[in-house]
Amino acid sequence: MSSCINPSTLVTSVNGFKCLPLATNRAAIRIMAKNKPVQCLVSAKYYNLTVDRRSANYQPSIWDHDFLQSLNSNYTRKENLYATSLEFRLLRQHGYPVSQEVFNGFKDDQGGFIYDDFKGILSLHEASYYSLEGESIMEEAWQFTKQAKRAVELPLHWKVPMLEARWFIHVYEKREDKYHLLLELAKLEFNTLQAIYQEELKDISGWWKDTGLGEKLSFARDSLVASFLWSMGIGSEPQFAFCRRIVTIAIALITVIDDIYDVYGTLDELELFTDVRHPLCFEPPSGLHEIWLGLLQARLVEAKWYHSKYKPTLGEFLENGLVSIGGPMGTMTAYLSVTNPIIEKELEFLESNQDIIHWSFKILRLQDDLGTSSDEIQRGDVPKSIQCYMHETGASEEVAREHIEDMMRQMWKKVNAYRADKDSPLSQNTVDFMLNLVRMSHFMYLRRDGHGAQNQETMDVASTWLFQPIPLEDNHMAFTAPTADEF
Ligand code: LA6
Ligand code: MN
Ligand code: MN
Ligand code: MN
Ligand code: MN
Repeated sequence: MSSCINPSTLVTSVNGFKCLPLATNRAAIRIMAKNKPVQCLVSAKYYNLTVDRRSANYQPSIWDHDFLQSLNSNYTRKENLYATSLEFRLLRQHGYPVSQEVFNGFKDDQGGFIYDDFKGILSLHEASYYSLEGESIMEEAWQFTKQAKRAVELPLHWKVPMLEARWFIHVYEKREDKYHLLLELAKLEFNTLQAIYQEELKDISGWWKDTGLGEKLSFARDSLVASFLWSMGIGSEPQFAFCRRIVTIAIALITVIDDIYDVYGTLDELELFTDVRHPLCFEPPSGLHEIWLGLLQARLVEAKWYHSKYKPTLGEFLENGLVSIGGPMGTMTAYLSVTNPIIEKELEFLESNQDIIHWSFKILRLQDDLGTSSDEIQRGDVPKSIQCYMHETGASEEVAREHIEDMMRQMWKKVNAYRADKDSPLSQNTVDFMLNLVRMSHFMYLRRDGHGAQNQETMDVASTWLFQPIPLEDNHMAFTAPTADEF
């Protein structure tokens, strides 16, 4: 008789997987190895008999035990996060019970998961959708992999740093090794900044109401809050309050003016409007005047194309479109609002629309078109990048969109190079304003049109930045003032 191996232990205990034949075989081998060696129990009746026995003189096995144990084929299914997640998902998919505990071995001390490669994360993400109510490990798996999904959707380099802070605080808070004091300070900084933004917004909303533009021009978008969001992204730090104010005004105005050009005005009126050289109600300082004129002229070009049904090439459209989108105007406004005295070389460069300015605002234009052109074309507008490319190449909209997305990525390479150029006449501040403007466009137009149509998803995120303070921890130990003898 051999020592008893209970078949039921074979199927229960390997990593929590129950019904997988492969795992079961491996389980049997491991359990046998752990238990006592097999014994032969001989009955006493035969014990004293002497029998002449033969031998064939067989040699010991050349495949010794240690050799067999050393086997390690590349074709085994390995116990990595990828394979475990895949097994988990397939088992649950086919109705087999498998415990979330299979992932225990992959948890690290910080509540994260240990993985070898991206495949592992993807596989875990897929598995997490098979989780059941109350399964905390699976919930953690989803939270963990969601971060990866977010990173792939929009890279950090394309996000405005200050506005990413809220998400990062949220993620950091979940870490078990978090540094409480640091977390609390980060939250306080965020909430304090938010309070500053709110005061600014109240103030500027008063200005906007006084102009009456929101109500009087019923055909135009009332984009005050969205415009403030752009300005928050462009210059987030407390010291840029004046910049935010001026940039918000400028963006709210160019949005209204855009609607005059796109929708409301007749071509004759638009020609007159462009010629007046006196953009609405505020006297622009030097530098801004030319930039405003350039913006209006670029929009007039688009209006002419629209009314004559002319279809520009993508290249032609973009050269004009990088100006008509308002990038150079936005940057110049931000620059002038913080610079005193003005440096002639920097101002001239900003007016030239070269290099980093050129490529940054082609990206801004492309991103706007990705988010807004479906609605624009339906309403009646000049063909935007996507439609120009479709017309030029015969591509489908889907292919054109992919192409435009790739163009943006390639253009960022140029921007990255210019950004690192030590000989650039632009100050770090100015470059940051410019790139943050581009980054804001990636946010605003990620889910269609966040600026004009104020879509729900974009506005939900915006509302957490502007209106929802982050709750502090219950335990305020870190901030109780030290007593005298603790000094
Ligand atoms: C874009 O709207 C618009 F008006 C803006 C103010 C975009 C943001 C620009 C900044 C922040 P629309 P069009 C400088 O998509 O007609 O209607 O050029 O612009 O595509
Ligand atoms: Mn428009
Ligand atoms: Mn327009
Ligand atoms: Mn647009
Ligand atoms: Mn838009």
